[in-house]
Amino acid sequence: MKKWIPIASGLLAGFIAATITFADFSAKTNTEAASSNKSDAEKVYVPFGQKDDYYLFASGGHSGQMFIYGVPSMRKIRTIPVFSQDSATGYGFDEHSKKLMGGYTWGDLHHPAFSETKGDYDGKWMFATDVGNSRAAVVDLETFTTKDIIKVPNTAGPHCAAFVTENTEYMFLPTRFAVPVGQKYESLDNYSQNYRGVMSAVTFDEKNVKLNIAYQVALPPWSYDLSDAGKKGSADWAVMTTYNTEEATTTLEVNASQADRDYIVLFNWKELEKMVKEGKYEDVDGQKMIYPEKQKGGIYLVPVAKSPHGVDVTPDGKYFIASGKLAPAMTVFSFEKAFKAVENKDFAGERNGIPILNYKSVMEREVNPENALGPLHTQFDDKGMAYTTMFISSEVVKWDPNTGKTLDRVPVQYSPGHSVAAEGDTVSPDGHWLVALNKIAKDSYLSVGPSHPESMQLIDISGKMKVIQSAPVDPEPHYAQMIKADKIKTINVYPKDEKNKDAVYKQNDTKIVRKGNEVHVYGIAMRSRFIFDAKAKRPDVIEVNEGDHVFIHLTNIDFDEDITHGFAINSYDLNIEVQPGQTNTIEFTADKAGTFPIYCTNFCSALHQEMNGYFLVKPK
Ligand code: CUK
Repeated sequence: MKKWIPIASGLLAGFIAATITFADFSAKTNTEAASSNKSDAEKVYVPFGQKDDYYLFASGGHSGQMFIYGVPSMRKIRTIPVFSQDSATGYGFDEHSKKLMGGYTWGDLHHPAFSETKGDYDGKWMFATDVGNSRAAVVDLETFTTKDIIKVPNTAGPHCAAFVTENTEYMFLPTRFAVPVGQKYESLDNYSQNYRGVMSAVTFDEKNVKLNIAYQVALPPWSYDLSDAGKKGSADWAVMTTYNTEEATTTLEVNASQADRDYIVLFNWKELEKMVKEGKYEDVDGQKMIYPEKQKGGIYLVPVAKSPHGVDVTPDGKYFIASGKLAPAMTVFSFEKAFKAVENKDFAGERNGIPILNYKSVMEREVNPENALGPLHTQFDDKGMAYTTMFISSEVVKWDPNTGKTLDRVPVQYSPGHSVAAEGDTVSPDGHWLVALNKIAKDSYLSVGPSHPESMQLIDISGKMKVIQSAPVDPEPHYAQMIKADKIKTINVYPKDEKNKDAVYKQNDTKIVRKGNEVHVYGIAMRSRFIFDAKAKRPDVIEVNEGDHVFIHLTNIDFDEDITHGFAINSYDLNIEVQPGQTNTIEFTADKAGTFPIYCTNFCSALHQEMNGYFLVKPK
């Protein structure tokens, strides 16, 4: 016994010392460290026990998911399944998420957008759209789970969305592919007359956590690429780039690049809202459709160098900057000049009934950094300076939108699509960090065969730009947003929901109820067992007849952070998850007779391997 004392006190002393050191480290945030004289390694090193300063939410592209990273460490923290099934979390297997997915198995998530209050990320919700199957989704940032998904009709491939207005009044979903309204069959010979690029205005009912389509706009049959909402003085407006205004229907790589100019669509969403209130729309399959050739006003075209890709509004709301993927220029347009041109009807003709503003009247300056090729997307820092990714010359160029002067440039490996700056889409970006989202990583990491991951390179932008860290990422982050970590307030456990008839919180309330050939199991998962019917001879066994329709309602009664349980039935292709305090339901037909082990898939305790049961299906 004597021998124990010094060891224990030694441990205690060590613990206290560790705590003190820890507190000492925390005094200076990693972001503050970025501007100091630390080495690159020290700037990105977030010691164990400390946390990153920013969350980075990267779109998962055709994985249909969202990837969460910490900045500056670039550690991957989480995958949030949104549009695709994910057995790691049971997403797309349990009834709630299955219903959300609407029968689809995958999605293509390009552009995530945080909810905003007064033009600043408020840390409550994350929106996203699915180019693959034309859907929109909202993710709850208290739980990092998808809460609602809607199918968007009349549109095919809402790409440049989501982008939200200053107070999340709307999320606009322009579309990449033109289709006939209603997506009915129509010969491509009638493309110009009968195809449309429908933009949707989606609202979010925060109280009921529901997405709704407020109205749609039947724009000309072009491709709508990137977009951004106005800020401050331009907050009632939004912009989006177009390509294929040639209206080509085949061999687009040649035919959609004929004209020297395409357009930016500039629209006033307050005016469109007013039109809808005044009934100036047509009812199309239950949607309120505005036809710009019939309802004049609110929508204008601004000519821009051919086939632009990105368009971004400066934090002060004064300018919108378009980048031409086939032209080396970034073009700065002035909102104020555009408003004046609208007021004076300073038009240079029209397309499909939409007035074209005079290029010279709206353009502020054209910017051509020397030898910079393939400008795509622009982000901003705390001083309002612009950072544009150059896809072809593989670099990020820093420049001043007020003068057009090139300030700095840094090579990235390779071919960046977007980049993302800390709070870079808000009215008050943070500076400090920029992450380049590179499409080609070939020699960056250990080889994994002919195809490689993408890369995300962290760039310190507090002084001269410098790449200081790189992280591989699964395909494919198109866009990302970076939010100050303390803005996000997650919950630790799901609170008890006494109104939920499927939830069971006491062992003795567990039961298996049969109604005809329907079997309802009200069970619980806890360390380290399942209880489906506490009064049964074997409480951890479910026995049904072949052909029965089975509902398993499972509640995790471990109200303890991070104690998640899984529920899988061997060879039944079923797996769900119940997070602490959560109730989930899985519904299926017992169409295979036999003996099938049940087990917990999410490691939960030292006796996790014992957390088993049986699913017995009596043959007919
Ligand atoms: S897009 Cu992929 S790099 Cu969908 Cu924003 Cu430009």
